[in-house]
Amino acid sequence: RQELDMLNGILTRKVKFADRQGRQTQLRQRRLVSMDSPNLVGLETTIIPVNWSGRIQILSALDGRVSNTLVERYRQLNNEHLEQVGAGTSGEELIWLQVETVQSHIRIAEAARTRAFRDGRPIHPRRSIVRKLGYVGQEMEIPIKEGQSLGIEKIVAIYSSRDRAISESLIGALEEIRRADDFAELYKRHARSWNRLWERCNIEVAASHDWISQALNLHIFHLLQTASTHSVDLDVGIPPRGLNGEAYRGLIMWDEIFIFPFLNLRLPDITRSLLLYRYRRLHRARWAARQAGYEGAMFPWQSGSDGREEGQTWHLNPMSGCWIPDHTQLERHIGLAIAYNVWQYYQVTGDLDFMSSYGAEMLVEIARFWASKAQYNECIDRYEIRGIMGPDEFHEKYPGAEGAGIDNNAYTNVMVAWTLGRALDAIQQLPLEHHRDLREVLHIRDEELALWDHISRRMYVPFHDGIVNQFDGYERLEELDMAAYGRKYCNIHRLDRILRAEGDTPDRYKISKQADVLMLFYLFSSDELSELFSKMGYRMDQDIMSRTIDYYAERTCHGSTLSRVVHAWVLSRRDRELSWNLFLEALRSDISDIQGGTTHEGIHLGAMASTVDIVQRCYAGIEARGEVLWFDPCLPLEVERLRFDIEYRHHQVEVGIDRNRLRLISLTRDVAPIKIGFKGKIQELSPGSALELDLN
Ligand code: IFM
Repeated sequence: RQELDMLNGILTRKVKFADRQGRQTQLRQRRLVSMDSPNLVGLETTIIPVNWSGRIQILSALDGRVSNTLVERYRQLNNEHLEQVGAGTSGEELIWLQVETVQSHIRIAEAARTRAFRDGRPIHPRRSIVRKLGYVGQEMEIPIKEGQSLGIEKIVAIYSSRDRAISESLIGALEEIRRADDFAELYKRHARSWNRLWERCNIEVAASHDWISQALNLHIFHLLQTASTHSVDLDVGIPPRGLNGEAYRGLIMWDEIFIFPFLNLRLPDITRSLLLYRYRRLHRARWAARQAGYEGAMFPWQSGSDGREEGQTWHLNPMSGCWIPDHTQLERHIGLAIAYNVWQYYQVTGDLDFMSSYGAEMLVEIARFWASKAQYNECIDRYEIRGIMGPDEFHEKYPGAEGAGIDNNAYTNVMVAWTLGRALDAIQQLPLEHHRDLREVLHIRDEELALWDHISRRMYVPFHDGIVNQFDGYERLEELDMAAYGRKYCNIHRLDRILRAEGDTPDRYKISKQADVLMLFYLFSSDELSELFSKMGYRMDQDIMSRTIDYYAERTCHGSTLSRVVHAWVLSRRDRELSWNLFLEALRSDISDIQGGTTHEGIHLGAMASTVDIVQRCYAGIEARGEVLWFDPCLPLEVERLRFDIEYRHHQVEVGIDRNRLRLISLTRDVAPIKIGFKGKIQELSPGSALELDLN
């Protein structure tokens, strides 16, 4: 039996086993990765011989030979990344191992302290050392009587040469382990840190099923394990599969657009630090743009250490066993996601320092890239963007075309228009000296700003039959009888793999792997979207929105877990039953491994974070725009009440929503009042006061 105690952040494993002679043994093991001391982990094992007496052999080791083999299709790739630097012992209790990554030469040191106890009292068995290359262990044999308990406590300190405030990783690990408390004390402080985190991140949902709260908590738990307050000071991005999975090899992608909104409103320090991770790689994105013949910064679709493009160029179709070209590097919209994240962080926090020092520069360079990528088409007097891919990965190119890429992906084009507008806003809003510096350092000319403004007003957006067209030419693709495929194959989430294994290609059909046009309705409120379209000279009303949503909802097979959350969000106010069912499916993404095997390769952090965000921002109708925090609650029929705390512009606001009322309480702090918008009216909320708003 395995129990995960999310409140206190501890995993307990209980095993009862018997050998061929009928000797029964109980084992209980508790493990933690300290949320209090970021370099410590602990493992406490208790063994009880139920009906026998004898000797128990214990081996406590540090194993640097562990390789990444959880993803079957990666197994043939090089999996040897570590070389031993040294291994040894120190005193009776300590062993240590130091390794170095073979390519990047990062040193990683682990020092383990193992202690033994009989019936809770310390014992000192003789230890012998086991050494292999990349491995060191201590072996001990302990006599034990029936019913006695044998306790083994292993605490490990881990440092790398990237850690700060250390002399060297091994010295750091050895010093830390010598100071480390015992498991009980470590656990006490670790649990306290988790409890404090939960106070900030909790979400109370009175819903029709109890498991919903539990699943949401599990998602928050995973999120906080990947990006915690301990990562604020580190140079790390947020990988789509968290830290416990190997799919995408830990590379950073656009999934953060689904993850940041929850963090913005709870732990904005973390978002800031994740944005700085991008900022530090801006020079590389600038170089990528230059190499490709553009200006500004072109962020990579998949990247790691130094921010170079590391996206795969070949993809294995497990259904056919064939490797096929992978063009997803053309998903240039990743830069737009970064711009969106910069702006949202700024809206929620009002952090002008961040905007002045980093945010505006990123917005400017991303805007520049797109301004140089956009081509003016005289015939239609509009700007076009050609040869890229949108978020929907089923459409990499036109059917039969030689080259990859599609033209005028509506999502990309609209996001470009929006980003150019925000880059202009950011420059305008900077304090005078920062404004001057930025313009000087980045050589921003008036004509350039005028061009951005023009593009943001004259960007081309394709439509067909009165709905937004996913890209130019999408309307000419063939319809696919998805129901027939559903009957033939029990799972059609990855229709691309099915079609290719049949010798066909998804490029030919009006089908989508994941939300593409609908991302627009997910990222922007209908008011903001209508304004954006009208600025570009297009109409976007409720009728067009509804028809666009229905059209793509019918043709999307949710081959990415990111898709259901978007659909659940955009349908939440128009088809509540379908929206709720999609939300429940998204909640089960990893708990039930709904894609049939992908959870084993790592959890889906984007889907996890955005299910929580649906409850928080979508059901509460929260939008941080300009100086106002808007609310427009709309609870699903299955949810009676919601309660959670958010951080907004230095206020901690307790949000309570039921069928009739929205109640906001701002805790006492020495900060200026904030503006709350509700049903078109704006009111002030001062620290230490409350607002009660009638939803009827
Ligand atoms: O970033 C996503 C992409 O949108 C769809 N395929 C999976 C990636 C990682 O989650």
